[in-house]
Formats: sequence, C-alpha cells, structure tokens
Amino acid sequence: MFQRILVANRGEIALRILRACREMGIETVAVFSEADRGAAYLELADETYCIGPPKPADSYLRIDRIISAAEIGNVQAIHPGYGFLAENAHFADVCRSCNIEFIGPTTESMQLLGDKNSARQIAKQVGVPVVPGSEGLVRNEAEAVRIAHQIGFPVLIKAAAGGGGRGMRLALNDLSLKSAFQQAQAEAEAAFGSGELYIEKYIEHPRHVEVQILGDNYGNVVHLWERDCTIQRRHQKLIEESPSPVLRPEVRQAICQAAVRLAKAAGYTNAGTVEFLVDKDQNFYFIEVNARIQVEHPVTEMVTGIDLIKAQIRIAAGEPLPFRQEDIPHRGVAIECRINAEDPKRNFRPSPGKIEQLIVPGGFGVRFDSHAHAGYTVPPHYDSMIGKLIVHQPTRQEAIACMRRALQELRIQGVTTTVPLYQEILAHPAFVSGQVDTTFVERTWPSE
Ligand code: MV4
Repeated sequence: MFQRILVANRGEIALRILRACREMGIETVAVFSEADRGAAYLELADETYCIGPPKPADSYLRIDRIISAAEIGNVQAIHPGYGFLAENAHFADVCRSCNIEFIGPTTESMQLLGDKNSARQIAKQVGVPVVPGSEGLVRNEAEAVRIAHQIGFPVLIKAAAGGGGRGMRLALNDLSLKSAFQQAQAEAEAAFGSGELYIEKYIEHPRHVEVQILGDNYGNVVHLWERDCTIQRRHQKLIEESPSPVLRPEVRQAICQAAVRLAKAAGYTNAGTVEFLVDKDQNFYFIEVNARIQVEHPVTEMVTGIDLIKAQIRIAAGEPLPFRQEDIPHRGVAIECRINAEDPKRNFRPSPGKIEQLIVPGGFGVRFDSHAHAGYTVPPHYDSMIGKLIVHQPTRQEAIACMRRALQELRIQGVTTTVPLYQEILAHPAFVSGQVDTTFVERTWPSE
C-alpha cells in the first residue's frame, strides 16, 4: 500500500480524499492555490504546497507544479479528484513516467473512452445499445444531411472530443443542420482542438441514468448499481438518487450489465461511470463514460456500503477487488442535493463571499460532505458548490421526508444558496412521483 499520496484538487473532494487517507494510515500532501491558502481542510494534510495564483490554469491545472510538489513531498501516488486534471490522459501519463501512480484508469482507456466516437464504437462491438446515428465520424455537411435523412430529424451533432453537453448542436431540418454542422465544427475546433463530429438521433425528454463501475488491474469489473441524475439544469446536476425511481427490474439489470460489458471491452480499471439516456419506454442508450470519481459518488456509497475513494486507492495500489458482483448489496434509497452558493432567483448567478453562519444537519441517515464552515469565504474562482447533503433511508418516501427535514435544519447565512429551490423540488408532485425528465427544472422554474 502507498505510504504517501498527493491530493491534486481542492474543496470538498480534497477533504473527502484526505479523510479516506487518514483512515487508511496513508500520509498526505495537499496542494493549494493562493485563493485557497489558509483553508481549514488543508490542516488535515501532513504537508501542503502552494502551486500558484487563483486561476485554475495557473495552479490546479499546472502539471509541472503538481509534479514538483509530488517530487518534493515524496509521494507514491496522486489522487486527481474530479474536474481539473482528473480526465487528462497526458497528466496520467506524466505521473506514471515520473514513477508516481495516477489513481485512476490507464492512459490508454482514458484516451479510448475520452473520444466519444471511439467509445461509441466499442459499445456497439459488445452489444451495448447506442443512440441511432452515424457509423463513425461525419466529414462534411453533405454526409451529415444523408445520415440525418436515414435516422430522421431531429438530430444532435456532437463533438468527438466533447462531453458533458459541451459542443452539442440540435438540428431540426436540412437548413438548420447545415449551419449547426459548421457551428459545431468551429466550436469543437476552438474548445477541444479537434473539429471531429458525429451525429445521433435526438432522444426527446430522456432521463439521465448512470452506472457506477469498479475495475481492478486483473480484468475484474463490477457495477455498483445506478444513479438517477435527471434533476439537472443546463448540464449541472442538482439532485442525484439511487436506485432510479422508475427503472423496471429487468431494465435495471440490463443497464448495469451493459456498463460492465463496456468497461471490460475498454480494459477499464479503477472507478468510472457509464452514462445512459433512458427514453419514456425505458429503452436505454449509452452516451459517454466519465473516467473519474464523480461528485455524486456518496449516493452509491450509502446504498452499497462501499467506500469508493478507498476502493480507488486500493485498486491503484494493485489490490484485487475484494468482492464479487453477487456480494454487492443495494440497500434502501439515497438522495443527494448539491448545495451551491448561487442565487436561483438571479439565473443561478454565483454568490461567493463569507459564510457568516453554518448549522449542519444531522441525525439518522444524514451525511454532509463539505469543506465549508462558519467564517469560511467561498472564493469566486471555482465552481460554487459548497457542500453535498446526502440522506439514506429504507424507502424513497422516507428519503424525501428526511431530505426536507435536513434542508430545514441546514442554515447558511452570508451567501445565497440553492437550498430553497431544493425544498420546492422535493415538494413537487412530479418529483415525488418520479415523473420527470432532464427538462423538468428548466420548464418548472424558468429563468432567462
Ligand atoms: C443527448 C440528448 C438527446 N439525444 N443525446 C447532454 C450531456 C451529454 N452527456 C449528453 N447530453 C445529451 N445527449 C441524444 N442523442 C440529450 C442530452 C441532454 C442531457 C443528457 C443528460 C442529462 C441532461 C441533459 C440535458 C440536456 C440534454
């Protein structure tokens, strides 16, 4: 096992990783930007190094500075968390060439799955359903028109190098397809340095269901069931839950097994998430793989009892998975609300600043993962998530009641938060009955 790990991230996920390391008897090195200097969670690390100015491009994205801290701190491994360098295959490569284990998948499977078009091809090869669309990349407008006529409008043009909704364009007819194709190409070229595009049929009113997987270095892959992340706004997830409130048992089995087949085919190791769209008839379609730990991982931890951060570290250290698929339970219902310092009444504008008061909820089945505290100043340079409130209860009805109670107890003063919006969502009949799609929040609480 590793003796010392560097945490290449900040905020709640840095704290989450520091906590796991402490419990495992692993020493830690934390890095911080000038905006995070003095943050309380950094005191939980054995050593800390400043890696530069507040802007991510000058600090948390600086491979050279992070590797320098790792060398000086004499660590054997780096945990990247999520965001920043977590899915950067070049960073994983540099770590390993410096003889530092990158706690995540191999460079090869990151590259294979990071390209959405090649991920789609692998899925097809192993019988994982994909959205009807182009065989491979689409070179020009004429080809795009031909494919759109085959599969039928509306279609979505997606960037092979994109993901998470970036670089997508909807086309309703020939005319809009031509301009959408050019816009998507220019945008993808500018954003990702690659203008490669593919086309999919547009699935209307889908749910977003994702499957957590773990793979070890010996070819074993298991799934840890699904999370339903349908409650989101502009590609930002707001509420996640497990199990999905709607999937029929046979669909649930099929989607989880499909995720495992895909991971095995890609030689996937460590923790990852396979994302699917689910249509109104519960047909499911693979869309992309997230090759990292995710914000919403606690939902899966609560229902399975498996600590995903510890699992990541053990896998990276070369340990085989300690459980078989049939030993992975799913107990009860877990729900997570992302608490953001944003103003839902002002188009979710970030609300950074000093938290004057913070009262954290507790009690049976309540978990609050956060680096925030009274007196903490939320810096304006990073995403505005200040914590995650997670509940675990025997039934969904009880989980919703528990979350509403916990949100009432949660008191945050000094910054505006998304808490009042969550109270409205949790009280909404459509959410309570599970009858929602990915447009629910934007339709029900429209803002500019
Ligand atoms: C789609 C889609 C409909 N049809 N693909 C958005 C994020 C990225 N992972 C893929 N996304 C979508 N792909 C087809 N063929 C609708 C979305 C989508 C979406 C997906 C999941 C959760 C929220 C979403 C919000 C808008 C669009």
